[in-house]
Amino acid sequence: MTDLLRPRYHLMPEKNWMNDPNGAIYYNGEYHLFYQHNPHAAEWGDIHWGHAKSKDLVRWDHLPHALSPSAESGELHCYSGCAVLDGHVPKIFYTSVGSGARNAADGAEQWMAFSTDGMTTWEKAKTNPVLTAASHSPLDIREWRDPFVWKEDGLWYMVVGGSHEGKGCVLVHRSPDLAGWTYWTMLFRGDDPIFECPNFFRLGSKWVLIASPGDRVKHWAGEWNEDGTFTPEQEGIVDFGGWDGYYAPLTFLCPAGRRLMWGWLPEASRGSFAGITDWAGVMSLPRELILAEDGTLRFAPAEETKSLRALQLTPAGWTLESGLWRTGIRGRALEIAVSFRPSEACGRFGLKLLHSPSFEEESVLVFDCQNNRFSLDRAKSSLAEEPRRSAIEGDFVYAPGEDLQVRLFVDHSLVEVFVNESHCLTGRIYPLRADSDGVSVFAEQPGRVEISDFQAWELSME
Ligand code: DQQ
Repeated sequence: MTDLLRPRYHLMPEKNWMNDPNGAIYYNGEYHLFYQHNPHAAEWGDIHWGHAKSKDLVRWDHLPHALSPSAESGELHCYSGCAVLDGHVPKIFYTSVGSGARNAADGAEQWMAFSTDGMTTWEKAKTNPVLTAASHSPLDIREWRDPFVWKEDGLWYMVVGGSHEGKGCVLVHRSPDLAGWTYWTMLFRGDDPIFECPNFFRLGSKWVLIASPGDRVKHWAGEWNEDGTFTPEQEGIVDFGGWDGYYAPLTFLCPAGRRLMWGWLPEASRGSFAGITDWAGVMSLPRELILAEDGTLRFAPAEETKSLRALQLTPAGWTLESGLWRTGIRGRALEIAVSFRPSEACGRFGLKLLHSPSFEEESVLVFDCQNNRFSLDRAKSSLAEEPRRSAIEGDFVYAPGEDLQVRLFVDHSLVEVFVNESHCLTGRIYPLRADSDGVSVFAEQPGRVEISDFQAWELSME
């Protein structure tokens, strides 16, 4: 079963539990990415930092754990964080969580670790903790965690997420040397109960905040004021997947100036399904973030993902006249790029993915341009009883007269979808049948929607 469902070209540890991406950094010509990992079980717990490196952002080599909890210091988990270069020395900033008074809700501390052997091993600073809650006293912040550090005009900044009076908040600290930190201000407070894994960065002419509010991840773009507070001018959803597909992303500035992002693709949709026992959690493909001229945030698969294209697949026929086009393309590790040209009153149309020959199993990506909605219908995604069947729904803005461009990635138990490079939806699905590998296109009003382009590739890390 695992073989039918384990993703092939997405980064994941060999075994056991993985969650948030951590500490992305470019060092000596290689990209390093860390992640929350439980080495002992396929469920959350005993959180270490897993470590992988890559020359091309898509093919990864696994390295020994970077961080393990220091039991002698009362540390139970090494929660999420970031990595920066201090001159030539890579440093990790992360949240250290223990038991009793050191619990995650009100006793977490921010710690630092560094490497002097080219990131093979990491040493925790003797001066830890770098920061305790006393730094922002008398503010009462709960769930204070997930430091994100960057340098701006010669000064270091750190944002940390949390909850203030029941509302998600992001605090900002400053440091001249990464050693001594001073609390500056509350950068932002929103309406959600918590903000985990905040990322704050300049993109084009704006500042962008991304935070994980215990639900679908949000982004805001706006101005960073002189007093350190952030004034958002617009808000959106990073990916409609939420717990069903996408959470806790981490962004990273590439040497060439691109802002890339990885997210954790959780298994919450798996429910009590017992067909997979030895792994849980997948890393998304890298996405590039761009601030468009109209001020909206755009998301595209990083250019490097094209190097996964092992074989271009030729579809059979090419007609939607009957309302269903069986493309003849089959596979569980695919990229598909399709452009639709809908006309007025086009009804619902889209793609059936990972479907069995007679559609006993199917995951249906549905577009409804009249209502600016799209969804991943999972009602028949799996013959198994346990996985979640609820549709994952999102909205987008369809401009009449324009093509709707869809690029999507299928990898065994996941689908990552990009619509017009502006709206993303990632979903987890668990098709059981070995022949659930079909790709078809459907339209409720076949005469009113045309397929102006269709391309597909088999993807492989080899
Ligand atoms: N996961 C980490 C926390 C973070 C949460 C713990 C988000 O640091 O807030 O594994 O998924």
